[in-house]
Amino acid sequence: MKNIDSNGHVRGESLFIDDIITKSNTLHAAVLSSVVAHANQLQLDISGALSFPGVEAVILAKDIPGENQIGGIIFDEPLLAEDEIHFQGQPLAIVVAESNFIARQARKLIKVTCNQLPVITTAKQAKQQGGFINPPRSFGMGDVEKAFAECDYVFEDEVFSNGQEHLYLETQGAYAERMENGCIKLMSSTQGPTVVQRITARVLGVSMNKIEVDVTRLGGGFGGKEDQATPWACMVALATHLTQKPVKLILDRHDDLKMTGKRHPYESSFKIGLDKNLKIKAFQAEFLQNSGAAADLSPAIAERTLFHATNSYFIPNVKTVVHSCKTNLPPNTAFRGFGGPQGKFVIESAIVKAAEQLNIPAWKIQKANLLQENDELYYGQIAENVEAQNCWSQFDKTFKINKIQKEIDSFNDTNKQFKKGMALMPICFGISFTNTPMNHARALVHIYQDGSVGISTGAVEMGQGVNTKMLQIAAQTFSIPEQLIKLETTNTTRVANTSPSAASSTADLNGKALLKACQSLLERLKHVVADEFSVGVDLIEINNGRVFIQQKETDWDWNKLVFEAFWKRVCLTENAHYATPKIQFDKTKEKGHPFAYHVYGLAAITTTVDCLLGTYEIDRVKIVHDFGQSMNPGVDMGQVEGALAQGIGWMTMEEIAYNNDGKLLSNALSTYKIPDVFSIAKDIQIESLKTEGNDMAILKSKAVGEPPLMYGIGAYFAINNAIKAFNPQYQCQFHAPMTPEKVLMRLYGKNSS
Ligand code: LUZ
Ligand code: MOS
Repeated sequence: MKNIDSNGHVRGESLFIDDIITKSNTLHAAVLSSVVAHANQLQLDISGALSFPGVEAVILAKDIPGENQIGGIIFDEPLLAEDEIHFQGQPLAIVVAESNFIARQARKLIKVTCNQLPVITTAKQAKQQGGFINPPRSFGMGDVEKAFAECDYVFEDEVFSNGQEHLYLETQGAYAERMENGCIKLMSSTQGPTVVQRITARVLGVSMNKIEVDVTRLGGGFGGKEDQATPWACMVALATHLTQKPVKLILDRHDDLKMTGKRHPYESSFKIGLDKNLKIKAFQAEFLQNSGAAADLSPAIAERTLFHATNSYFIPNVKTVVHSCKTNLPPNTAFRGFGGPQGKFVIESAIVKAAEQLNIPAWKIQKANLLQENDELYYGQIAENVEAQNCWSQFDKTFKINKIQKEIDSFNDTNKQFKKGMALMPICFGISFTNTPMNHARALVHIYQDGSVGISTGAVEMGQGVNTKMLQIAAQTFSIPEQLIKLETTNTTRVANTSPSAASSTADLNGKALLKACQSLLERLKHVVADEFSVGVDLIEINNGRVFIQQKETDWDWNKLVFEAFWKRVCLTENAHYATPKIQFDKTKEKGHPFAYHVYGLAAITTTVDCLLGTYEIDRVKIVHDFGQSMNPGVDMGQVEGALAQGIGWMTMEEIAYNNDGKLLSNALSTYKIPDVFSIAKDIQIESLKTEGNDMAILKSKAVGEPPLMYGIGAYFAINNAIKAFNPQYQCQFHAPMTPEKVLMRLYGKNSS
């Protein structure tokens, strides 16, 4: 089925926050944020702004009626600064005015004084000074010390991966309206309507039932709106509460870039030990996560880094530790992959380091260590339905790894200025929120008396096509035309206590709940037919909108059936709940079965480097991906292509830069380069793994949102290999992104990163 949003998007008819038709008395908010990264004794003089014509209010921390606290996991983040400032871009005051222009003019009139304090911007600095968000986490299996002593080869190195800007096309924003009895209705561009509801209620000091959050769709989220859509919604709710008028706030791109957190930069180190047969016997890693100034989701992201630290390999002796380091940067947050990519980049670096030292292609080590059925993952989960080897063999059969390598070698033998490189990147990504209690969802289905259907779930559409999948599930279960079905907005009053649309799990969790709701309704409708025709329920079927008894068509169609059911006072509404079975994790032992299943895949990326300029092109990407039995190949291919581009961008060109004062230097699209149509691989071939699929996933179609991002890691090592082809002296540097500047240094330089 075609994505149900395609037509609306192409015609510009789809509604985003900025398209909401606001009431005529709507006020507009602008946020004053800090220009220093660390200070105390904050004083704000708002008199100039307050007397500016058209300004309705200037809101400070002291005006908050409830708690000035938006922290989700740890209560360490004020909505508005009180005495202390912890990062540049931290919100200090909200100016509310008749127009956006007036609000922005007036915010310049606020006088800020404070006492500046020393600034920390890197994880290492923070660790040296003992600045942590929470205590470290450590996972382990076997005995690494003993295993390293017995290894034939042991290698160590350091790895850096940089942050990444989400760059959702629709910037952060929200709109609030006052309803009667002190209630507030919020429209928010959020992945987590319930997070917004809960935190807004806390800030206003009201109960959650007074706050209704409604989400039509997002112009992209990528994790950036899992937790960090919340403050803007709190601010408009607060302003509405205080002024009694509707309030709208949409960040401009510049404010959004400097005020919101990004993917976490990681400074890591590894030690890897192998035997003569290239079996990895031991692996040890320390991850320093640059968490920024507050916890946000950092502890959960750190946890996922540990879960994915061995990627798709079986390693019998593993020890990992992660420190969430507190720095004076905007709190870093969820980003597609959620710490997994950072973990995988380190193990892949370790393998490349070993391959370089042993003078063999890295893929020989990758291949020799792939997970097999019933292997124990180092956090205790026994790997079931493992597809790592299947992906590899199907890939080799279709694309021929040796042939790709030979083409590259013969090109390199005959070219001087241009060199090609190839790298393989296997992936294994765990599906479920690692925080087990979050793995549940609900769906509410109404069949109206005219036969049309309305569906509400907790799923947020952010371009990933989840609404299309929900519609397919209902249409398929009822066996009725899709035109009869409407996807309602995501709304906390219709579906409550939702987990954010995140962790690649949205279609699985909400889809399973929806399937249950539709099945119950169908059962009820069949009973109506059974009573009317005096036949057994088992003999009844609805097919293509028509009612069949014992495969014989009756003169009842869907509309007649629904109307008869309504007339007989049968309930045509169902609410169903789904909670992932079997999953658990014991944090006291750091062992368990946290994931419903894993998604596997293998990519080969080839690149050509211009060895005069240091520039490169991604030539080809070939992928065998484990979609399970895809519900919607068009939507799922789109997810793989988008994730791949985002992963390649992270690894090769997107370079977040802060100066030592904690100022974001890459604060515009002139200084922060993301993949565009010219930098996408010229040729992308994606083949679906031949597989049965998995019952823990919706209709055996596996989760697809995040896993393919990690194929992008292959781009780093493909370029790395091209550099080696030009400069045999070059010793691998594991310091991403691989920008053209770095490529040039590595082509000619001694070992600078
Ligand atoms: N969000 C979250 C996520 O809260 N928990 C997770 O495990 C997760 N994983 C991936 C992406 N977002
Ligand atoms: Mo996410 S990184 O919000 O799935």
